[in-house]
Formats: sequence, C-alpha cells, structure tokens
Amino acid sequence: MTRPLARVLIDALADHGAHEVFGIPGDFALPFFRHLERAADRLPLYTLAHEPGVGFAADAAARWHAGLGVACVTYGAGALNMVNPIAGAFSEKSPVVVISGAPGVNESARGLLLHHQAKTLDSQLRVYREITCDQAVLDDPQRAPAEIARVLRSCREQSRPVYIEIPRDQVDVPCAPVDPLPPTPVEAAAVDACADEVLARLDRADRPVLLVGVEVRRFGLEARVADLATRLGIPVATTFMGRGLLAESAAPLVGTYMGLAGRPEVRTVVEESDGLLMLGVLMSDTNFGVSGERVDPRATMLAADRSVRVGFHVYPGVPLADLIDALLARAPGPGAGRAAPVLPAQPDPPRGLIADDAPVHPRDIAAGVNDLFAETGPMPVAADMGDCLFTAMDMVQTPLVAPGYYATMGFGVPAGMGVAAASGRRPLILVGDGAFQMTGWELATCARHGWAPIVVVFNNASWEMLRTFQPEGRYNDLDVLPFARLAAGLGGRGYSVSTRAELAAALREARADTSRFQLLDVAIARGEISDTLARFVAAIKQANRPLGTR
Ligand code: S1T
Ligand code: MG
Repeated sequence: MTRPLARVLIDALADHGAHEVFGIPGDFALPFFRHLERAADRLPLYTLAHEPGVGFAADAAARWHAGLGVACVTYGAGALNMVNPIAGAFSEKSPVVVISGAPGVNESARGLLLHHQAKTLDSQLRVYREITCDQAVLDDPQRAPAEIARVLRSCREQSRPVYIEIPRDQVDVPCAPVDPLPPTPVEAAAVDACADEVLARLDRADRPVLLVGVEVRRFGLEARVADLATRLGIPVATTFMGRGLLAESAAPLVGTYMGLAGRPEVRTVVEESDGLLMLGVLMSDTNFGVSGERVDPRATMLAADRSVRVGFHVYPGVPLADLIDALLARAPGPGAGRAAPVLPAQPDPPRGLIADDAPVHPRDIAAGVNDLFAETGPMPVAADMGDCLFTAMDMVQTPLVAPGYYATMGFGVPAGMGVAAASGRRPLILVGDGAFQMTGWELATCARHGWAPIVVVFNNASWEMLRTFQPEGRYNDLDVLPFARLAAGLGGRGYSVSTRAELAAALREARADTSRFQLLDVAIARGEISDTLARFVAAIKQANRPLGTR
C-alpha cells in the first residue's frame, strides 16, 4: 500500500522512536511541512526562531529520549545555518535526524543557479557528510524505503546524527512503507572472547574501577551498568560528559572524574586503578585533558564506538550493550562477588543560601538551586557553555543536558526548550550572558508552545571563561544588557538580581509562577568564578605547559 513519500518518512521516524519534530520551513521545504502538520498526531511539530535553535532543541530531545531527535529545515540557508549544532551532536553522540527540503530533481536542469545554493547543488550534502554518520537523498521513490531504513538504523546504532534530503517534487510521489531493518549482526564468539578477557583482567586487578561515559546514557544502559558494578563489587566514576549517570542507583558511585579539576579522592580512585574498564567513554580533552597521561593505557579497557580496546589490542564489532550483557551473564550473582568497595565520603552539594545583601557568587546560585530543588522537587537542567556549566557541577544530581565536550555556546536555551517538549516537564536553564546573546531570543517562541522554563542568566558582562584563560585584553568585555526587562518583551517575566536575598526570593517566585518563562538576570562581578572553573582552567594551563615546567 503506497503513501506519499513524505508520509512514509514521517511514519518511519515515529516507528524508529522519534517523538517530535523541531523545524523552520522555507520554500524548498514547504511541501514537506504540509505533511508534518497533517501528521501532528504522530509527531508534533515545534517551530522555533533560528536554525541553530532547531538543531540544539532536537539534540536535547534526542538526549532526553535516548532516541531519535528530528530537525527539519529548508535547503542551504536553513540547513547550513544548522551545521554547528549538528557538529556538536555528532561529537557528543546524539542521534539527531536532519531532514532538509531541497530543489526538485529537475529544477537545476534549466541551467540557472538556484537560490539557497552554495558552490554546487550537492555542496550541502558534502558538508553534512562531515558531521553525520549516514546520508540519503530521496530522489527515487523505488529506493527510498530501503535508504530511509538504512539511515535510521545507522542513527540508532551509532547514536550519531544522520542526513536526509527530500527534493520538493518528490514529497507527494507514491512510495512503499519502510520496513525497519534488523540490528546489524554481531559476532557472538567475538563478544564472548572479549567478555572473558575483560572479566579476567578485572579479576586480576587489585584496584579494578569502572568509568562510565555518555554512550551508557545514549543506549539506555544505566540500570544494567549499575547492576554490573554492584555484582562485581567495583567502584564506579562518571566522566564529565557522563555526569548524573547512576545517581539514582545503588551502584558504588564515587563521583564525577575531572582529573585535576575534580575531587582529589575521585582522581585517586581512577588514576591509581590497575584495571580500569571505561564503558561508553569519549576520550576527549574535556574528559581527560586535565589528567591525560595519568591514566595508564596498558591498564585500561575502552568499550566505545562498537569496539572494545583491551590494552593494545582491539575487538571490533562488539557493541557496548552486547558486552555489558555478556559481562552480566558471567558476573557472580548478587552478594556473591567481591565485598562492596569502601568508597571515599561524598561531600554534600552546597545548601543554605544566605539571603543577605551580599553580591551573588556562582556558588550561591548552586546553593540556591539546591535549596529550591530540596523544597519543591528537582527539575531537569539544561546548561550552556561557560561558568554556568561548571557551577552545575555543584548542583544536586538531576538529569542534565550540556555541551560538555564539543563545548559550543548557544546550546542552553534551545536545549532547555527541547527538554520541555520531550519531557513535558519544566526545565531549569543555566546560561551565561554571552551565550544568551546568541540563542536566548528563542525564548520568544515559548508562549506559542506552552513552555515556561526558569532561566538563570549569569550576567557578568563578560566572556569570563576566556578571561580566566587570558586575563589581559578588553576583547572579553561585554556590555551589561537588561535581560530582565527584555524578558517581558519576549513574553516572559524578568527578575533583576544583584544580592543573595534577591536571588533566594526570585527563585521561589519563579518556581511558583508557571504561566510563562521566568528569567533571573543575576549580576555577577567580573573575576568571580566557580571553584570548579578555577580548578579546570588551572589544570588545563598546567597540562599545556611544556613538560619540563609542570
Ligand atoms: N563561540 C561559540 C559558538 N562557542 C564557544 N565555545 C566559543 C565561541 C568560545 C568560548 C568559550 S567560553 C566563552 C567563549 C566565547 C565565553 C562564554 O561567555 P558567557 O556565555 O558569558 O559565559 P561566562 O561569562 O560564564 O564564561 C569556550 C572555551 O570555547
Ligand atoms: Mg559571561
């Protein structure tokens, strides 16, 4: 039974786990948007103000669902405007499906350059080949179902973005439905051999440790990893990108590993391990740059990107889920394994914001939010790049989306809106004044979608994180913008906050007012940064100093 190609694609997205679509149309995409509107019962459509916002919102929704996020844009001006968010999703393993309208198959035959065209008609496809793990151009309805099935399987199995281009004259052509592909076959013997060796190494180790990263979340493996750690009786740490993982489990969690920028006791557990199993970890500078050479590769095993490195040899084609299931099948039953490890005490997150007339320091925001969550229940958090992200490290563990590796600014506000759409919950958004100037305006679309996030702007009139790296120079100075006043114009409610007492009051009032987005414009003096950022920058500087001078 054939249906219009556009409808076949929309049904396939929903069948592969998509829940909503974020998008901005254009003439090359209008025919597809007509079908999106008709299919709103299956996949609600949320239009935003700017394509970077669309990309970040779809990315955050994908992270929330641990499933497909969808970003739909027009050709050229739209899709090329979304390259940065999709590059971030690629780097941080977020399964976003990019759908771009495009000129009709024969439109270029007239020999005219087409509006929105870059160098050549396939320049956009080539650009997206660099930031996606699979691509398809739906210019033949016969091949389209198989192309869609392959690309959507790649998106799920690799947990990375994919690109689908749909020429506007193909949208309504009759097309057969998409049959989802079975999982890519895995060599069972390779999984068994790998699990045997990994377990033998852990058994031989005196200080075995698990380090868990972003893939554990992306593939929904948290409960299984918690069970594995408990049954093996091995301490677990999360990476910077994996922060929040296992927080609600009974697993022997020591905390977030951030090398020299993190808690020394966590650093000792990880760096002195003689059997470190890293599950779904990104080997990135933000995860390891502040320690790098302190983790001995001979003593480590890394399961990521559908392969497992053990010391200096690799087992290819072993997906993380298969390895974890094989380890669980071999692990001693509950209580039969090693005795539960003695864990270093975990300091409690800061609480008890003092409501006085003192100016606000980033740590006060952490304490204020922790108080608020204790009183009114936790909220999902979206953080941008800047000191707001490092301050979030001092907040109670709650679901967090943040650009912890690709580290692009502009993620925070639209990502928070993506979380609101995906979760149906009210998010807390943490963003610097610099990043807010990039994508904060997306808040203007909250009213039409019924979202009411609480937004905390760290207003230090500065690109402060950069100033911390390089204090001299005036290029990191920003103007003091009246964000609280601007909020009203964007359909929200604003609070000017310059003392701790005002912070405490504004957080409570904002939490109580769910009628529209709430924006706290928190004045912070330049040079006032979180302890975590100070340690992070100091560690990076030390790591970058020439070997002899460290
Ligand atoms: N442009 C984009 C899109 N992303 C970036 N990460 C940067 C530039 C570089 C950059 C940082 S941190 C930072 C910039 C400009 C300053 C952020 O300023 P703000 O949002 O006000 O936060 P805070 O004042 O707390 O630092 C990273 C290192 O690359
Ligand atoms: Mg700033």
